Amino acid sequence: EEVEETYIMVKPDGVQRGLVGEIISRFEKKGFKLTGLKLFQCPKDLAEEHYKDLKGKSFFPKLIDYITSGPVVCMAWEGIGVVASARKVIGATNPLNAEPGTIRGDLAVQTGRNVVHGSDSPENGKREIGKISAFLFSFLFSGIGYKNFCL
Ligand code: DAT
Ligand code: MG
Repeated sequence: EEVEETYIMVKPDGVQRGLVGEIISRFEKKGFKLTGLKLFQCPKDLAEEHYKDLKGKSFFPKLIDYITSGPVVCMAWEGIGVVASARKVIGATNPLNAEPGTIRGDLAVQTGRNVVHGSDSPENGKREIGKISAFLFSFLFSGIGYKNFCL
């Protein structure tokens, strides 16, 4: 049982529907530790990097359009076994297959509007948090442009 970090992101539909508090609450109540949080409009290149394993899938262009369509809430959560456990809290990719009691099982119906992302491995958790952190950090020193991306 290792302390891990996972990248959790409330997708644009979750933000627009006012589900941010509900989603954060489920991870807090489970007992995980919130170690980073940012409301953020994801640019296309970062979205493509985030979902690079799915490049080539028929739904990839729609997925990128969706994830860049409005602000997302990016979070890092820490805890023992948090990567796999967060995936259980989130539920199956297709909300119609997600068990009641999971976020997607309770709050979503469409795969293309499944309200939340969670890393699928500790390695991807590190990679995803690293990419978003590097992107945000780069804007801190650029002097311009930060407000165009970061709400
Ligand atoms: P997950 O988000 O459960 O990790 P994934 O990594 O396989 O699922 O896919 C990332 C996202 O891409 C998923 O949340 C929604 C979208 N997606 C996956 N499979 C899809 C499909 N068959 N049709 C449409 N969108 C899909
Ligand atoms: Mg995934």
